[in-house]
Amino acid sequence: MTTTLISGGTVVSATGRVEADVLVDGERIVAVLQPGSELMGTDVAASADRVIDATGKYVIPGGIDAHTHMQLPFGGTEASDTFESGTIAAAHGGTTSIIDFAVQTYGQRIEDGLAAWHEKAGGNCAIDYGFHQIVGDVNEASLEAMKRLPDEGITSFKMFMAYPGVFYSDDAQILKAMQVSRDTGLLTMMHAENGPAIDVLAAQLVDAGKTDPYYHGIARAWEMEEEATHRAIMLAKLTGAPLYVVHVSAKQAVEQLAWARDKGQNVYGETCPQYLYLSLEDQLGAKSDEWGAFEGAKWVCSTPLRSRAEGHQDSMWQALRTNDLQMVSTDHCPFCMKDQKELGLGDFRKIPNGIGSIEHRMDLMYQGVVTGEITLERWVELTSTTPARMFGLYGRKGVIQPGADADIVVYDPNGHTSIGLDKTHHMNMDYSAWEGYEIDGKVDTVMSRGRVVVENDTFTGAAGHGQYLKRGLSQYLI
Ligand code: DUC
Ligand code: ZN
Ligand code: ZN
Repeated sequence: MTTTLISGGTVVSATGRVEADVLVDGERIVAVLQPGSELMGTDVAASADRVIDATGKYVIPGGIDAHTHMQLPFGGTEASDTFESGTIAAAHGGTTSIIDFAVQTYGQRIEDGLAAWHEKAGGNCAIDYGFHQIVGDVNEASLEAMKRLPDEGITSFKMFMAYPGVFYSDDAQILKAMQVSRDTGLLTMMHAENGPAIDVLAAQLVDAGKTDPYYHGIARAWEMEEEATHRAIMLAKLTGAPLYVVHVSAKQAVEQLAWARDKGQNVYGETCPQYLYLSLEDQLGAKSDEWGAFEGAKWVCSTPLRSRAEGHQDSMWQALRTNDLQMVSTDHCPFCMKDQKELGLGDFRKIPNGIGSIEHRMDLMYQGVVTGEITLERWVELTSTTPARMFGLYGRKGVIQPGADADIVVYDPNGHTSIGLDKTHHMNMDYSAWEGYEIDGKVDTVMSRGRVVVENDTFTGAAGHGQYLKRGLSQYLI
């Protein structure tokens, strides 16, 4: 087995930082050597097969992006990143595990939807991967199949209060699924937007000639997110199901989560970089020679971007500090402008929803450290340690300690990252939603289960290196 010593760096965890060397043997971390340790300065370094000099750099557990959609069929097309391209892009950005959403479509058996996802991902991932299960058709058979998901290493499922006719579940279906969640410990993940009401508002806007991408965000008003979040919380309270609300963007939705948490309910939420940095006003102002006002389609996602004047972005940062929100995922769901987003020219409802960010999450969140929004430790907690705990991977992932997988990122705080299509972009997209962003910090070296997969901005891993992660039940519930 190959041994590697990552020497001279500052090891950062969710709870602190320490000057230490990290010794890796094969796929695992075997020692964290702090000053005073009897192994320090002995022949450990000399005998390691490889030494990675991390002097002046941070050594952190690899990022875990717990919300991705590789190859998701959606809006008459399919998300443009394959498991191969998406996980290579993730590795470049310091993410070493993803949890993608296996899909059960309407009329399909859960088992078949899951098998199709294994087929897509198996042998193609550059980093380790797990699945949540989207339950798109709640019926007696799927409720039974859900009970068997933990045997498959799937301990969370997602339902949609949005997208009638596609993924939508009504309250009766949600209630029944949440009863399974209560009985099994499966974590209920919720897309909390009132889809039927949104669809009426969207149709009225289009009928009035308001067809530009900007109106996507007008139709999906924050009231629709607040209402659905509250309803999900009440259904979870009634059933006793643990609840995790995905892609939270409205400050009023956060208030609902905080209210429920203050009452002791097992309720959690994530936000995404787009809801921290981007706004509805940015989208309204986006115009280009090529696309005109349709340029705004680049940022059509659901939940939508929110108004900066209304303070949603500030509220997301605050909630990340106060732990009213616990994690940052990307909801990585990329589409190209050509042939994909342009399906919605003349009708914003037909624009495939989604933004690609998997490559930039760690950098964008580190920028929050630079600007003083979050601490260095909170950066690690939000992007790695809590995702591991929330989704039953902690111990193996999300921490630098003996016995854990050697998923390690050496991050250079003195480096610089320019984001853009021709710069740090390996996602299969013909544009970047983050074009022009400048980051004070840089991914230096990325290790996945002991193998260096990125160094000197070059991918040195292999598609197929990534293994399927059988997850345990959430380790975060109260
Ligand atoms: N939101 C998106 O933006 N894309 C995919 C599905 C979703 O809920
Ligand atoms: Zn969603
Ligand atoms: Zn999603």
